[in-house]
Amino acid sequence: MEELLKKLAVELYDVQALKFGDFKTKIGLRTPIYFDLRVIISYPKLMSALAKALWTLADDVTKVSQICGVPYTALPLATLISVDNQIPMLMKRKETKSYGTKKLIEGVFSSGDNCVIIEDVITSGSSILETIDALKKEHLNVTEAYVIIDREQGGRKNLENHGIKVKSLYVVTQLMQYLLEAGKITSKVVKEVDDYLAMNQAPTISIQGTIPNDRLKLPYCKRAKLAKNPLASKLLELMESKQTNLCLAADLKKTDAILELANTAGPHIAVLKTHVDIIEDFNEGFILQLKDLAKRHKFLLMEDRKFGDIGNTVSLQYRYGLYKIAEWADLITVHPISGASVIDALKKGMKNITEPRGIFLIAEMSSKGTLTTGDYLKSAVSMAEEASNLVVGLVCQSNLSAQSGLLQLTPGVQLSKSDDGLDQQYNNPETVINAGADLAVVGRGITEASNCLKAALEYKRQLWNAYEKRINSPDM
Ligand code: 5BU
Repeated sequence: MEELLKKLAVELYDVQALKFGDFKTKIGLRTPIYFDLRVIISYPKLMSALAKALWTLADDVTKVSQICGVPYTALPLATLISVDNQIPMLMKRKETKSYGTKKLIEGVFSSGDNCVIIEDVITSGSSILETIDALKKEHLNVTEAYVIIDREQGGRKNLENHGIKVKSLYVVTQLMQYLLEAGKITSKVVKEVDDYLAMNQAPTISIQGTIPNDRLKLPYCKRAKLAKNPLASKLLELMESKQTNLCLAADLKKTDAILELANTAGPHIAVLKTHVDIIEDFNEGFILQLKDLAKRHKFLLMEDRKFGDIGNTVSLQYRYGLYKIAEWADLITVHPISGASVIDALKKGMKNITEPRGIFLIAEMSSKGTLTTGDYLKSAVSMAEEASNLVVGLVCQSNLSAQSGLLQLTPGVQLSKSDDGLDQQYNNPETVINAGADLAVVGRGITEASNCLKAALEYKRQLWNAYEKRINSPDM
């Protein structure tokens, strides 16, 4: 079998189903490996050999009564296995038909039938889980998935957590060894891919129902362990220990006023958010004092810069100029408008900065008539979820991500007003926490109060209570 796998690995490489170099993923992030097994339909001998090899992964074929390929690449493979072995096949539709029978699964089956899944490549396991979900809704019994390549990015574990055993012809590290031995790739490429895989593990997929990992239900202290970005863990930990999920927007024009506010409210907030470009007397000494207060009162500094240009400009704006944001801001806000490469650009801007840094991607804005809707919003969420080693969370108004390691930050919070006359829209603390916020931004609700400390304490109390209610209520 090993000889056959070595031979097939080389054939896959030769037909360019396996590529090594510098590629972009669907949403534009860089990757040194790219697998495109769709090409195998053009090489019937290879496709047939892969289908036969896949079927050797089955322990007891007499127990398999149905075969289902994950659309689309695995469909022809499942068809070959079905025909070769005379075992019926099922197909999952990509979308439910909007007419006629509205079935998601095509084929003839009985509830309780044992069905195995066929897939070409597994990364996070989410496509397989989607297929299994549809099969389970029809009361089919699914416990195994046969896969050509496991990219070793956490998919196997995700499926095991859902009771699915994964058997693969190759794991990516073994596949690369075969290609190295065959002289197809160099050890430098192997190292690059190894590093990439170590840095890009897929997030854990929560189990609906038991929800051991649901963002809205888990306490911050548990989520701190699930976050990929060290700063996200630190933030969640300090929120838990200070019992605060308040982010204070210190939108004041004078440095003294900001420092005074930071000193007064500091012990009660998790993050102090600035817009340094509105400060009239900005200077380096101010930043040193602010950093000092942040350390003393244990809060993080966020510069709400809303970077939104092409990568090169953003990396310069982040690192240089008057404000040198990269040198002091733990967190920054970024518009995903220019595409995922902005994250790589910011990474470049962080070169030689030794302290951890994090990005909040702005998925959805709080102002009336905002254009952050539909596909834009969805792409922003995928971008954050795919780059969660650098992205700490999303700025948004609704529950967008189930990932417990990401934080949702929601601005537009006031107790006494519903707008500010310039289309800012306000909600109260409980509403935003129930809508999915982990951190709520309060600006003028505190800065314009007659007693800032009293106001900060009141927002802190209401936000924390809403959070405790959320994690403890069984029905949310
Ligand atoms: P306010 O005074 O509580 O309205 O201040 C809200 C802050 O949050 C302010 O600094 C805004 O720049 C920031 N903000 C927002 O209000 N809405 C958004 O969608 C985003 C940021 Br993104």
